[in-house]
Amino acid sequence: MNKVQTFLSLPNADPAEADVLILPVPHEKTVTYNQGTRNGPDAILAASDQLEFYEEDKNWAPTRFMKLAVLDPVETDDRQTPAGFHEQLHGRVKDLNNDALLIALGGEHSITPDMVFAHMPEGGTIVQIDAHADYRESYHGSIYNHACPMYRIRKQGYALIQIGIRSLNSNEAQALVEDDGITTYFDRQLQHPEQWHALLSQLNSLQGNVWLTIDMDGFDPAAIPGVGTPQPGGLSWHQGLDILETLTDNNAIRLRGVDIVELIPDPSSVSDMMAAKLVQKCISYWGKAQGFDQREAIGSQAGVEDE
Ligand SMILES: [Mn+2]
Repeated sequence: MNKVQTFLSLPNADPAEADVLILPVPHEKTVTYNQGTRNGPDAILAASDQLEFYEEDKNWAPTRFMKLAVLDPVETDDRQTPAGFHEQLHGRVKDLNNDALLIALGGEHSITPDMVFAHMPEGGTIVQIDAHADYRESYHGSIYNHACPMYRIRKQGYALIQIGIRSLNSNEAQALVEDDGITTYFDRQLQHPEQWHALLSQLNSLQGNVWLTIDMDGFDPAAIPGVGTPQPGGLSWHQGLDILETLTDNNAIRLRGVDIVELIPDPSSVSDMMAAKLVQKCISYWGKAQGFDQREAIGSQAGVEDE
């Protein structure tokens, strides 16, 4: 049996009653450079033990009011075909409470499409923070490669907003330009304030269902060295938070899920901590915007001493 995993070392709520579901998906089959994304979920949850309950940006302790549940991981069975694994992932996510905010912890980026299809089947917009376009039709002979997830998603009709892109091939570059359903904000363009504001303005005007997929290599590797396929440049921590806050403050959208993928734990723990704190910010920003602070203090922290 797996050991019980927790976020902030808090007891897990009944998943049926949880406001936030945290799903570890330690799946790593197709990464081609640095290895270790399979250890991402454990490292993020371990780092979360070091976080305070209090979240300073929104001036509250979200888990006083909100219930969290870390679910059993979606394990990879080596006897499964790639399609078999992704079907299993789809099945697990489909059965989850659809009203809860789902935060999935990868694992490699190939896990995103089936989670989106299962948790947000009505369609919507995918906001992708990433160094790579991930828009190959297939790679190394597989549509399930971590170079392909955004192609799979777009083919199912979801709109796509890409942020921080700085590595792609010429076929991808052409496909992105030709498709009206995709907006790509290249990393270097975002150095210009008017492009940065155009991005935030687009996020601010979104409506309907939204899924945020955060490939940790979208950030500057100087801030987060622990990624599988690092690229120079990238978003700062604060830019990442501005993107998150713009989405959670937009009350015309319904944020359905977030995934945080491609983390490779690093010996300094800086990368692990950054990913863990990003999970905390998602919970805090989303929860505050949803008004959970107006609710009775019956969250995961109830009965837990805050030292
Ligand atoms: Mn990616």
